[in-house]
Amino acid sequence: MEDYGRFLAFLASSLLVGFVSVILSLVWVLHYREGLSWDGSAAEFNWHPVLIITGFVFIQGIAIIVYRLPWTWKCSKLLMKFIHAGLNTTAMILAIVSVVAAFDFHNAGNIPNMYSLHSWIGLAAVIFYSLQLFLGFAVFLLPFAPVRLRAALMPIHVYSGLTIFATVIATALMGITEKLIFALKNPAYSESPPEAILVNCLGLLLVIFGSLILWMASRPHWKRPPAENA
Ligand code: ASC
Repeated sequence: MEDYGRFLAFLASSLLVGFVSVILSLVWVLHYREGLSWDGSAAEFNWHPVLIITGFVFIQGIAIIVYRLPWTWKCSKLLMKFIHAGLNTTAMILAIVSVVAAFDFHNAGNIPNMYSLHSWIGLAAVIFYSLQLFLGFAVFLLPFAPVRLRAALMPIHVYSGLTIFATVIATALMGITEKLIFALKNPAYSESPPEAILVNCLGLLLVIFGSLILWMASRPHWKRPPAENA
C-alpha cells in the first residue's frame, strides 16, 4: 500500500474519535444523569446511549474496516471473517441489551413505547442488522454457498452494511436530541447548559466517526488484495 501512512492517520483518528465518544457518553450518564444500574429506573435507561455508542456505533465501525488493516492481509481470510462476524455479533448483543434497557425503563414508568421516529428507525436498524448478520454467516462464513452466489451477494452485503451503519448514527443523533429535550428542564436545552454542550459535541463526534469509517471503507485502493490467502 503506497499510502500506508494516510490509512494509519485515518485509523488512529477514527479510534480516537470513537473512544472519546464512548467516554463522553459515560461522562453524560455518570456525571450529568442518574448513573448506571438495572432496576427499571432512569439509571437503567442510561445503559441505552452507552451501549449503543460502544457497540452499535464504535464496535460496528471497527468491524466494518477490519479487512482493511494492512497487517491482517497475511492472516487467513477465514480468520478475518471470524473477527468481522465476532465484532458484529458483539455489537448486536450490546444493541439488543440497550433496547431492552429502554423498554424496561418505559414499562416501569408507564412511558409509551415505539411512538417516536427514533424508536421506529432504531428498531428497524436492529432488525436489519440481525438479518444482515444471519445472512452474512449463512452465505460468506459457512462453507455451503457457491462462489457465484457469494459474488452476487457481496455488493449487496457491503451496501446494506454501510447503509445500516449510517442509519444507526442518524438514529443515535435523533435519540440524543430527544433525550436532551425531555431531560433538560431547568435550565432547558434552549438555554445551552453544560450538559447540552457536552452532548451536542458527542453528536458531532458520532458524525465525524461515521464519516471517517465510511471514507476508509469506500477507498478501493485500501481493500484487502483479493489474491493473498483468499
Ligand atoms: C466470500 C469471500 C470473498 C467473496 C467472493 C465473492 O465468501 O471470501 O472474497 O465471498 O468470493 O465476491
